[in-house]
Amino acid sequence: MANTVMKVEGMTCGHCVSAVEKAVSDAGASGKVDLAGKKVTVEYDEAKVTIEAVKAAIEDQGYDVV
Ligand code: 9UX
Repeated sequence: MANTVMKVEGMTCGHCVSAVEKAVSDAGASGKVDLAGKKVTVEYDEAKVTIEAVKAAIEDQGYDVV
């Protein structure tokens, strides 16, 4: 398992947190959002998921991974 912390802009409420965590989950990884810190900690199996795919899933929901 790998862990990556991403900076994500545009999350402002609890629904954003849910949307981002669901996007990460749908991409096959596990995400934990720190709303105040504008960070998402992603845990994933490098054999199954690429971090690029996780980033794309978050951006598809309208948030900016920086
Ligand atoms: Mo809350 Mo987030 O109303 O995109 S869902 S701001």
